[in-house]
This record gives sequence, C-alpha cells and structure tokens, in this order.
Amino acid sequence: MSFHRMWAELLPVGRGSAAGGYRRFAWTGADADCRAWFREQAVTRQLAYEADRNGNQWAWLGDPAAGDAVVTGSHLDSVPDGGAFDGPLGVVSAFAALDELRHRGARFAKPLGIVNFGDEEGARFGLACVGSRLTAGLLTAEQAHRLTDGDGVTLPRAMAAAGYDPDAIGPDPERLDRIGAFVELHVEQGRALDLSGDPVGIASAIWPHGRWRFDFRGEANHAGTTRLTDRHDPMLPYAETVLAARRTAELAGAVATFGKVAVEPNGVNAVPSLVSGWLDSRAAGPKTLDAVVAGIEQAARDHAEAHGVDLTVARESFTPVVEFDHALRDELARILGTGTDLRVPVLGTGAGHDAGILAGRVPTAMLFVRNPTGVSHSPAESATEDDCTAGVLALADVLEGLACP
Ligand code: HGY
Ligand code: MN
Ligand code: MN
Repeated sequence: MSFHRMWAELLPVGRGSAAGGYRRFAWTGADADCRAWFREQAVTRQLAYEADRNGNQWAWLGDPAAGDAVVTGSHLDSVPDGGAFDGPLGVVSAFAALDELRHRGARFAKPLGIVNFGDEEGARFGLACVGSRLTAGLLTAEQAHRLTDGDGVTLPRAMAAAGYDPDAIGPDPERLDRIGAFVELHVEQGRALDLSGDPVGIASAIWPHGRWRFDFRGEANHAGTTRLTDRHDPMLPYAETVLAARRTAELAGAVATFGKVAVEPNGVNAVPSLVSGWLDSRAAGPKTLDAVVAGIEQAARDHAEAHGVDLTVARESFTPVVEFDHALRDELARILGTGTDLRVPVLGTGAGHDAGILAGRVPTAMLFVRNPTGVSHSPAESATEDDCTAGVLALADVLEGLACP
C-alpha cells in the first residue's frame, strides 16, 4: 500500500524539536515543504492540482465543475511540537485511498477531490481553521489581514512571502457549492477507540470550543526592593485564574486549559507589568461552555481586583457545536458495516477540525483512527501501521460507496 511510502516521505518534514515534535506553522518554510509534497502527490497521480484563493490545496480526479464532488483530506500544519498524525494522517490516507480505488478498478461517477486546508491549527496567528473559515465565509479578509504572529508579522505579509496573494483571500461559495460530501479522516485525539478495541470510528459531533485572551496589567517593579504589600503583580491573579479555570471546568464536566502565556518584560528580577494568558475551553454543550467561561472570567476579575491589577478579556476564536450530517454519518456506518466484520462505533470529540467548519455549508462526516496513547498535540501521538491501513481501507470503502455507486 502506498500509504507507508508517502508517510515515510512526509515524516521528516518540519520535525523541529529535540522532543521529536513538529513545527509546521502556516506560511513558513516547513509549510512550503509540506505544500510541495502535496503538489507532488497530485501531479504524480495525474490529478488536476490547484491552490485556491485562501491557500488551500486541491487535487482533483474528474472536473469539479460537474458538481456533487466527493472530497476528502485534512491539514498538514501542526501545533508547536505537535505529533506526526494530527492532520497528515488524513491527507496521506486520502491519496492512499485513491490509489487503493484505482487498484480495485473503481469507476467514478462523481468528481473526487483531495484537500489540504491551510493553517488549521492556528499555531502562528492564533486563529484555528483559517483556510476553511475564509472559504466558508466565517472569517472576513479584513479580519484575516489583522492576524499577526508573535514577531509582529501579519498574515498578509507571511502569505505574500510564501508567494500567495493576500488580497485574493475571501469566501469561495462556488467551490463549496461543488462539494456533495466532505469526509475527513483524522487520528483520534482521545482513547475511546483504544478502550472499545476498534481500529476505526465515525464522528457524531464536535463540542463547542473557543479561545479567550486574558490580559492582566499590573505595575512593573524591582523584584528585590519592592515590598510585597506595595506590589500590583499581575502574575498572582493569573496564577489564581489558572487554578480557578481547572476547578470550574472540573465541576461542569468541561475542559479548560491555559496552555500559552506571555509575560512582559519577562525578567527574572522584575515584577511583571503584563501577563497575557490564553484560555482554551470546551464543553459538550453551549450552555455549559458559556457558564464555565463566565465563571473563569468572574474569578479572574475578582483576583485582579484583589491585587490592584487591571484585566481585559477578549474572545479570539469560537466554534459552535457541530452535529455532523446524520444522513452522511449513517451512510458511512452502512457502507462500513456491510460485508465486513468491522465494528465502527460512533463517537463525539472535543477537538476542532476543518470538517467542523465545513459542516455548516456541505454534508460532512469524519472517520477516526485509533490512537493507542490517546495523546495528541504532542510527539507521543500515535497510531499503529495496522490501524493506519484499516483507516485507508475504510476511507476507500466510503469514497467508493459515495462516488462509485
Ligand atoms: O484545537 C483543536 O481542537 C484542533 O486541533 N485545531
Ligand atoms: Mn490539532
Ligand atoms: Mn487536526
């Protein structure tokens, strides 16, 4: 199966850290190398290659203008020190599934598309799913143009440096109107399949989730000569907020994470002037999520006030709950349950995906591949060769069932 050859080719690209994690950030050299790899896979399979106005890459078998296309794929970018599977497993499996269908002699009655959505993780500019959000009209060009990375480089400047026209970005309804079904295969980011003993699962829904920036502004001062009672140290309400977030989420059966923090001036012997923390919070339902975030924000305000520190909170990214298309979900279960002894459970997830963004515009489904560690956004993320093969064969069956009736 071609999967393992492609996987070996892509594996070293953008592996940037001593821990073996990936640093495939949008519009960087590693991203360009991943894009070159995608284009090569398309060209060597005589697929029509294109990069759309938002920097997403497409490989087509048949003419997408015919409409009702079946599309599969995922993303190639990563979080800082991310794992090898989150994103790339879906893209490599897409090309491998096409190879499998060609091997079977499948005859396509509909166009088949393979996609690499740009900047799904938002690791550089802070907003997830930029490529798919722009395409779906959920992010305006003006909003995207304001995105800036930690070095002050704007998204337009980064895109232009990578050879893309930042003035071309924007909604692409014509492209989405041509898609009859989008199926994203993704490594599971959790242990449900490991616990159930199944290699492949089908997604039911994505929890609502978002990102909030908390800016605690205090008073810079000398760490050695300033009496504790005289301090307005923003680090203290920040620390108390992190602990409050954990307690609040735990009580609500939700999740809350402060995974990124920036301190100014960030000196060992200086009381900070500013501590910025980014909250990622998710819950099974919108009301719970709203209550958790409100509770965390209130705790932050109380702690900030107690320390004479100012606080501003800004929501930077939000994805409402996604219920995947029931008919498509059930069709995948029918296809995968017919003629095989494969048991395919249906499971929800707290992880965001491009499929979650597209779900509001085209019938969308997801396949999950077992991750024995359940760990993701870490070099410890894993999937066995056998399960990757099972994922490719399941995806091939689904694509055949949808595009080759
Ligand atoms: O954050 C997420 O859930 C996704 O990996 N972007
Ligand atoms: Mn991810
Ligand atoms: Mn992903």
